Amino acid sequence: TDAAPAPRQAATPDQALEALKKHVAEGLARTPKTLSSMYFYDDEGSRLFQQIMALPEYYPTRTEFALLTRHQAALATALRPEDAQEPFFLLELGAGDGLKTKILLRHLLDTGASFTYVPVDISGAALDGLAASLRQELPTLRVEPIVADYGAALRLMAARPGRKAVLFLGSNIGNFLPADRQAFLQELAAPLSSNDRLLIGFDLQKDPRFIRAAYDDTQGVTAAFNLNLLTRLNRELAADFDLATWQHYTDYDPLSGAVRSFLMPTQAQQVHIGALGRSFDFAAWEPVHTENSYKFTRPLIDTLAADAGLAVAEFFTDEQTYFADVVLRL
Ligand code: AVJ
Repeated sequence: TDAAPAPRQAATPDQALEALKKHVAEGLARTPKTLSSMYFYDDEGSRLFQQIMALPEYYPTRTEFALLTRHQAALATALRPEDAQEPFFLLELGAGDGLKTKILLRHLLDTGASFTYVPVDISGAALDGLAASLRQELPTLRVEPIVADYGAALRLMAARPGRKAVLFLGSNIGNFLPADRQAFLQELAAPLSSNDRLLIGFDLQKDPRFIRAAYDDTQGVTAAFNLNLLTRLNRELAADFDLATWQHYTDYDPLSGAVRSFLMPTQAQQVHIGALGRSFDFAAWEPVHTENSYKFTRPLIDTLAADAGLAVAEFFTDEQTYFADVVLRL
């Protein structure tokens, strides 16, 4: 039998803790201090993000949902192989609850496409939940989840014959700094052939006040989401952050197109981190940078694609041009 190479498995709890310790030690030693939004998503953080997606101010999720609904037929045509006999794999990187993807999955099933849905995540638990909900809602769908990092999953799938359409929705690409974004896209593109397709969601530049409001909602859910990172460090690294003396702060810079989020102490303080066996000093209002959420323009997306050796095959937007789902190919 042809044994497929084993996917790189998700980190063990021990490895994950070591990675978090290293990240925090390095991030808080830096000037300005930084912590990565990658660590927002513990159970509570994931729950808060679900709440963010339902906020009146947080437009990206519902806009992309409407966009996918509106353009489902054209999107399916752009992604599926012309030859219905050809094997077809729909890969999704960071599927989450799959709510948006189900629009496409349902459309493909309804129009008789033969394909396999391959959700990819480093968290097995996240994939189990998604697979269970898909068995309920789309019982005829073939699902083959892969627990691995994105690059490993793509290299694994490259060995199988047929069209691969790789989805990276939700403007998750906005979390990367420009240099990292370029490297990420190159890693995605490397295992692809000219027969494959990428579908990437980009939040677009628009009224800066409107963008800013999406990251500073009046109910304070985004603040709780950001501050939850400190609660996590208190619990997992035996830190003693006093949450009453920390605030969420965010701004949008229309020149760079970046929303930047910070945690700020309202007074000077020293915080002990037990797991690191050391303390860190914070000045009053010293920003700790926790997240970038970049917003894009059509020229920026064209350049980004070209620099990764890709071409824009199709560019879909919603009626207000708030968001774009872009089909890329070699
Ligand atoms: C999940 C990365 C797309 O940047 O808009 C939402 C995360 N942060 N509110 C985003 C987030 C604050 C979100 N992404």
